Amino acid sequence: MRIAIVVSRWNDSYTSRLESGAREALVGAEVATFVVPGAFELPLAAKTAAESDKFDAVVALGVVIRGDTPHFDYVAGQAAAGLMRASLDTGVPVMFGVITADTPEQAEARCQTGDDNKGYEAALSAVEMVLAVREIRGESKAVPNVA
Ligand code: INI
Repeated sequence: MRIAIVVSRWNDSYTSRLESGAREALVGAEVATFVVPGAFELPLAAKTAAESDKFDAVVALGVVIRGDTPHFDYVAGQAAAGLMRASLDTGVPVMFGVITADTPEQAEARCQTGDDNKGYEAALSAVEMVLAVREIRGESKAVPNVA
């Protein structure tokens, strides 16, 4: 399986640990990481990776922490909407591994090593989605679990 990770540099003390978590979940896969400035830039990077025909799925990783202005809402909202659009427009699974936190403590809790790491979770979801899409398209032999 070929997976692209797109990760934002903004809040990189957190996002670097999301990337580590994602890579831990993707041992055995071909993984390439692409760094962008902030979460707002994740959708274009994800769409470009998805369109390249080089990857089966994209894992987008970022951390947006609420501040005193409405900036958070624009960045987080556009990141979410843009990543969904990148996925639906290309037919390639794009995971939303973007932490949207009210406080640094909330972000910290979601970047810890282990199963609760949101990068790890997003990467596992990417693998699940690649398999699900292959099954739905009839590209894998798995029998659909439909009554
Ligand atoms: N980008 C983030 O990834 N997280 C943030 O918390 C954040 N805040 O707080 O501003 C942030 N801003 C930068 C933004 O994503 C863009 O890189 C910037 O606006 C340039 O387009």
